[in-house]
Amino acid sequence: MGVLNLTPDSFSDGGRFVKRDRALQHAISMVASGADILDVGGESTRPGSRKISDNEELDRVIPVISELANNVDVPISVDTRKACVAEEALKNGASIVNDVSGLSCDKKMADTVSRYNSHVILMHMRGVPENMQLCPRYKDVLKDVIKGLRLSIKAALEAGVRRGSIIVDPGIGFGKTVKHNLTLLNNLDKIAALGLPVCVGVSRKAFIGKILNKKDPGQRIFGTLGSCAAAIVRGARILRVHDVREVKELSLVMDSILKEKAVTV
Ligand code: HH2
Repeated sequence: MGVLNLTPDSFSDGGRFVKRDRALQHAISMVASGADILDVGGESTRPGSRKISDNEELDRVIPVISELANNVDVPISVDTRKACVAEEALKNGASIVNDVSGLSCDKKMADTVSRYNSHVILMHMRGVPENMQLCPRYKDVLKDVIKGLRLSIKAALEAGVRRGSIIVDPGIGFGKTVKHNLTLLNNLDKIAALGLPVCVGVSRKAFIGKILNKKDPGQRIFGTLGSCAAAIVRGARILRVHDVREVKELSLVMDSILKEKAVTV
């Protein structure tokens, strides 16, 4: 899943794709590099970021989504916590809603996903972007994340979303310390045991910078590749990334290896 941030302030690519023609060009080049899904977002959710207005988010994402829908063959996902943005995006060609709040931010979101028969990514987040990294604490991060995801799944099913349309995501970096992130990544198989496809967003994130002592997100590509490899081994099915070509090659090789079973043990 290739990330298209139409934001001035995203942590790794803020401002690069605010101009519509550059955004479209970048989206098309991600598809050419092997992206199977495009995730279009108009609001940064980096730690400390503030919510923007409905109109601002609509103005940023809807024209690009409708243009992309006419120009690319891959499914388009809208990265939003707002039901009104999800609804307009679904009307204009998106078919997946990526809600980093796991349906908890906007009461109308579950119903919107259900009415449009959309796929949905339910991500786990502790707190809100404004405060989520201030002091994240869990008794048992894996258990708590699974419990949170179960609640989101229940809300989706109760609103009429089909189980087959649901994808779950542990929310790497969303109210989590470096150790929390590493524990979740090394135990993704327990999240996959929920029986739903797992999406993971590790791309260029701060935990990689902390391990490698790299402040510039653009310098975290090898770290991203290592994290994606670990996530694949532990059962991730969708990798949300900025560096599509690199991650595509990594995952094609990993898939080729992992599908070979030994005849004898
Ligand atoms: N991470 C970000 C945004 N959306 N969605 C899912 N499902 N999983 C993630 O891990 C995830 C996400 C944050 O990354 P990015 O979009 O690059 O930055 P920003 O929020 O600053 O725009």
